[in-house]
Amino acid sequence: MSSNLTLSREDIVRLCERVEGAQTRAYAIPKLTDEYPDMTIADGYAVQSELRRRFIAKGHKLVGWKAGLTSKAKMQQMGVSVPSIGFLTDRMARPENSAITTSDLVHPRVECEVAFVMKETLQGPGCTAADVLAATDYVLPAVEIIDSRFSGFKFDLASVIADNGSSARFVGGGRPRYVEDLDLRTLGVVMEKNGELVGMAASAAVLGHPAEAVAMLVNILAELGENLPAGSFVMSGGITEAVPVKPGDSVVARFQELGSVSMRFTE
Ligand code: 0L1
Ligand code: MG
Repeated sequence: MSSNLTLSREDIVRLCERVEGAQTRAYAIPKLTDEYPDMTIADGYAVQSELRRRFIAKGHKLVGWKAGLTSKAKMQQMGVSVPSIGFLTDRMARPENSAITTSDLVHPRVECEVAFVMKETLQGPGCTAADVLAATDYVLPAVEIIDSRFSGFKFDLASVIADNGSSARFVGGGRPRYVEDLDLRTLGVVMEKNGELVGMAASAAVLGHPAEAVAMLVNILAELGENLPAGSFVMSGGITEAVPVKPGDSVVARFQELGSVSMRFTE
């Protein structure tokens, strides 16, 4: 992927500082391609890798990865044509049933996802959904709170990737299950906000099968010179559309076979 880099090391560091400021102080910035229209996906990942390096240097722990933009509906909604990945740290994790503050977020939205916990390390390229299922310890239901830092949700794939795939917070919960006991393609998911139905879909929305999304993630990691270590927590991508949340909202995601995940939002 590095062969498609157009940004200099100085530009990568400058853009990383811009994204880091927006993420840590919760303000919106223009999409990065306004200034660098030729930015490539490889440039986006170079900025994201620098962001990861900085967070880890500050003591954040890498706990896993997320696949993003993995459903056709989501790609259309966002005007992009390929999925993306982003990293997850311990600072982004929130307990089930907790109050999640929004004053440290720009414009948070929630989506239901199947999360995988890995028992074996996976290395691409060539990783398949079958490899993922064999390397999975268990799956559990999760909600991702995404928070694009770009003004008015105006962005493109390179900018979203640099912004770590809009990663902000995540909540895992429900009932952990072994993959051999489930048909992960056909799980129904319902999302309620303040007691009203706001989303309904089946897990096949994610590239036909959530394990396909994790295989895609492992193969992108290989292009970045990384693997997916045993013990990783992996979000496989939004099954339902992303729904905006504000202080006072409560959200329940109900997954067939996997139980539910709840949270509320405060100032
Ligand atoms: O998790 C994802 O699908 C990434 C979404 C990136 C774009 C957005 O902020 O909606
Ligand atoms: Mg997501």
